[in-house]
Amino acid sequence: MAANPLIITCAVVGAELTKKDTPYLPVTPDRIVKSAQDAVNAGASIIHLHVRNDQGKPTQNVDLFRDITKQIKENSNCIIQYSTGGAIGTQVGKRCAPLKLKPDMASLSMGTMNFGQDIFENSEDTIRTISRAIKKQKIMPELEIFDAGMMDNLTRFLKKKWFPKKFHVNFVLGVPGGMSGDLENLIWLSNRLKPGQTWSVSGIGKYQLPLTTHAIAMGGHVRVGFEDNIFYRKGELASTNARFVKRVKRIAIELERPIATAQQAREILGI
Ligand code: KMH
Ligand code: ZN
Repeated sequence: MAANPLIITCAVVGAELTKKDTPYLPVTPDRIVKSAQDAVNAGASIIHLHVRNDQGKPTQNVDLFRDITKQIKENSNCIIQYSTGGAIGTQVGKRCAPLKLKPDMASLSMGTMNFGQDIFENSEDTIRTISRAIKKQKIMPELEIFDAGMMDNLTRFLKKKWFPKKFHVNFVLGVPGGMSGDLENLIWLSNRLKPGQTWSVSGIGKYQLPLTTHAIAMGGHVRVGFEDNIFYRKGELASTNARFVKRVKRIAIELERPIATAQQAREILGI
């Protein structure tokens, strides 16, 4: 089988967790930078980036996105993917604000959903607004699919030409309120993509290890990191993001998937 290098994304902090959930969460700008750099050194080629202020609160502050990106990139050519999801309840204007910095990639969720006790709002208007900003800045989107109907939204919006020609798809499975992380869901979703379409999976919580393992075997790509999962194994908090990346790397090597360098990841995605 021809080598199909594995793109590892690390979502180092997210917007919803706090130090109460895990003391290991990197919540200040300095800690986020260090954790991202360590993940890249361990084999991640994409950093899915949310930023926090000095108090550790999620923010879409453009200056912080600029500073943190610059620092993460000091020693590598890794791909930085800005979150346009922000934190639950962030208004759409703020969600789009950092896009003016023209990051390599940006996430874009494909529908509204229950998100635990909350509602993650992505009305058609919201998606349209964010997709316009992404297109205007010539950014590659990562289309986030949390549920079955979001696949149909993707197809519908694609027909309306809301996205650039090239996009990446990420299946986020296991959020309470979205599709579970059962393997059959990943198989069903990935089978609905056009041949050659790149995709990855984010398994939430206990789903992270089995889904990433299966995605590697299936020829897809993977996302790990505290945003999706704080436990290294049942009952044991992970001490760093890099530990998740290193585990994926070991599994990938056993399954004969070389790890994509940042440059290879750019070529595979067409960035
Ligand atoms: N904070 C979550 C509700 C994204 O980054 O695009 C949504 C999220 C998605 O994190
Ligand atoms: Zn995110």
